[in-house]
Amino acid sequence: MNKTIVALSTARGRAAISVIRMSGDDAIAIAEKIFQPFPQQPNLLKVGNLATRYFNERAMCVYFVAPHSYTGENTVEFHCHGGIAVAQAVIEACLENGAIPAQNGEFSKRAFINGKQNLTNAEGMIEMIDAETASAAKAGANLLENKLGKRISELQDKLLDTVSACEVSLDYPEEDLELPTAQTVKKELGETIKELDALISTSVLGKVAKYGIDVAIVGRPNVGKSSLLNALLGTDRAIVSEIQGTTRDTLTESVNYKDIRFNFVDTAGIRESSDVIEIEGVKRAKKAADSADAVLYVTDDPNDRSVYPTVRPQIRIYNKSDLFGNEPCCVDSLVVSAKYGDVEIIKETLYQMFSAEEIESSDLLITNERHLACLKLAKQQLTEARNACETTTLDVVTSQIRQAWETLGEITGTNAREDVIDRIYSKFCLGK
Ligand SMILES: Nc1nc2c(ncn2[C@@H]2O[C@H](COP(=O)(O)OP(=O)(O)O)[C@@H](O)[C@H]2O)c(=O)[nH]1
Ligand SMILES: [Mg+2]
Repeated sequence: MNKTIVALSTARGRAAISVIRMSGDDAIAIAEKIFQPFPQQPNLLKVGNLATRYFNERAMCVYFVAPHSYTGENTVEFHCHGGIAVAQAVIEACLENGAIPAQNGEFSKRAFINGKQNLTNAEGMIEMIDAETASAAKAGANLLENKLGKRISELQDKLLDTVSACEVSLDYPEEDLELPTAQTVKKELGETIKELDALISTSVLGKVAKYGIDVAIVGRPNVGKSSLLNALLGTDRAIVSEIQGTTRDTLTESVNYKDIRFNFVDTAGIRESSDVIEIEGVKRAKKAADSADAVLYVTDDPNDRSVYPTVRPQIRIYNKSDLFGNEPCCVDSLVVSAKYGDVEIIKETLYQMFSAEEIESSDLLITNERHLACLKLAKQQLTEARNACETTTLDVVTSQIRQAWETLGEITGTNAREDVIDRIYSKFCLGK
């Protein structure tokens, strides 16, 4: 017996409509008590009267019969007028008739339990819901479509082929089956390791697609860092002044360019100072540069050829070009006027630098830390198995391959632990 859960599935607040969802054995029976006339068929949205204890709500209702629903259970959705009070009254009506409030992600967790989705589907959905750029949403959509899940199953099948070839010959020595040679096993494992590597390497672009590119704007005081931030954002976000040391703390703002997000960090101008606050600001500026994906090193001196001391990729920006006119130099530099000119060239250069255009053409990117950790572990386990081919017996090797097989299975959830599953679903919003 599955308890019937209810929750608001749309965002809480003032809106045109709200959707309230109920799922469980009694969902339809409960809905029939409060909504009339009840739709005569499933999957059809019908208008009617929803009786709450406070007022009658003119709403729409659709029901789905198990297993043909998102959760795999009987499910009902009410599409009501928006707003907090209406939704609350409808939820109360459901609760009064036997439903219980849903936990975060409980609808989706039930979908998982009922075999309607695997873990990567669920994680894809979270990524889509959280996405603030098209590329992040696309990465989520690919997970939801099970592109990663399919690739993982293929790799698992391949490992299983190798294992079973070894085991059959180990288990039935009398059959005189030919045992795969260490060489063959090594070769097969090598192929899978290569495929894992290819997947792992997509995580660099995956991070760009999901979180965007962190860019620190650094340089000496008064060169126009804050002006540049404002120009990049197209708003007057940071305080600009001719007084040196105006910016004392770091300031992060994001802007979307094409389908990528840039997270620009404006920082305090770097110079020797005796002011404790400014010293702290300079410390923070250096830290921001060290943790950024790229650094914009700003100068207003056309003869400056210095580089910022960082291991991160950097672009030297000659700002205030309106004052010196001609382009100063160098292939790895850009010349702009934050105050009077256009700074889109900076975004485009960063976009190229991170091969962000490849994100659009790639159909599978690793965007999830958990997936990446499993892939890396499986790779390590297979590498050990491959090395073991030389030194130990085939039965030891096969047990190591099995471990890698299980690690891969954790990605899709075919053998994920309960606590992992709970953690994934608890990240969902209520009503999902
Ligand atoms: N002429 C000119 N002045 C600029 C330009 N960018 C910034 N400034 C001026 O330089 C001064 C310092 O700018 P600000 O952005 O506060 O520099 P920061 O200390 O590096 O953040 C201000 O008076 C700005 O108006 C520019 O492109 N051209
Ligand atoms: Mg500043």
